[in-house]
Amino acid sequence: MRPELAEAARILGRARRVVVLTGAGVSAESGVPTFRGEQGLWKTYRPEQLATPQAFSGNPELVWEWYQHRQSVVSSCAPNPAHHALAELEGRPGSITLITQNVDGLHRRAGSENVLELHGNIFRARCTREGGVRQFEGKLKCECGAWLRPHIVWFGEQLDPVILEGAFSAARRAEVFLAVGTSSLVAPANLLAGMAAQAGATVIEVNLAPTPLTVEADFFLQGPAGEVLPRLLAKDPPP
Ligand code: BV8
Repeated sequence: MRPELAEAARILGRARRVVVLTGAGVSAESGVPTFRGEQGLWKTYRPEQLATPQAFSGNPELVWEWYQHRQSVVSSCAPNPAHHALAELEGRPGSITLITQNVDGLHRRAGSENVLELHGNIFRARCTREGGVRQFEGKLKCECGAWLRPHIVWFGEQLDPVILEGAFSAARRAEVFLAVGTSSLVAPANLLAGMAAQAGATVIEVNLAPTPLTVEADFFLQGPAGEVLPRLLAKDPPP
């Protein structure tokens, strides 16, 4: 095992308060397209056309078409070893808070229970008039007659304050902050690692390529999450 991976594994093994932040990169090996990569979603679609409240009020059918397309893509994907390694962490002593920017629901499908979905969930919808959240079942209108919208946080929209406060307080108490597969470009999710570092946490980043977080991280473990995480989080990391 590479020395920095072994050292990071040892620090993680000793930590009792671990916070993990995941981005689209943790689901890439499951076949879920990322946002900003070569095959990224934003390469084929323009986010301001599809992932904003203005886009939805201007053309709800188009936005729903895009999300239903993404639902079918995600439904055909399965959690990969990175998701499973993170789910297995929950069985260990100490507290693990899994914060995800992903809306694909793959952490829960892998067995993670303590998940904070910062940007919502692509399989849930909410009424634009009453606000009620429900599993999406194909209907685009609420019983009250108003449009349903994806229960997703779009650009320019506030995140759920309770979920966000949960993420902030976990980051402030973390002993180790593990950032996996995120470009660290989107706020306020990209503030969490700095908050943890400020509170004395060790910051470990797992990514294919450097990001704006890399210079701040104590460890940068370069490689695919599906290969690095099972080794980093192994129960008895090899010496
Ligand atoms: C808010 C829609 C208050 C859901 C998303 C100017 C400067 C700074 C900030 C702003 C600004 N103007 C506006 C803002 C705020 C804005 C923002 O941050 N914009 C950015 C783009 C500049 N944020 C917001 O609007 C948020 N709300 O702040 O409210 C406010 C309001 C207005 C103005 C100010 C404040 C709402 C943010 C949520 C937006 N919703 N998506 C959907 O359709 O899915 S964001 C979108 O990006 C996704 O949700 C995604 O989760 C998120 C982050 O992307 P990543 O997950 O990191 O994915 P990405 O593709 O970028 O990167 C993948 C990474 O994985 C790469 O690093 C790659 O190398 C790596 N990787 C790939 N494969 C692997 C891998 N790593 C490991 N293994 C692999 N196999």
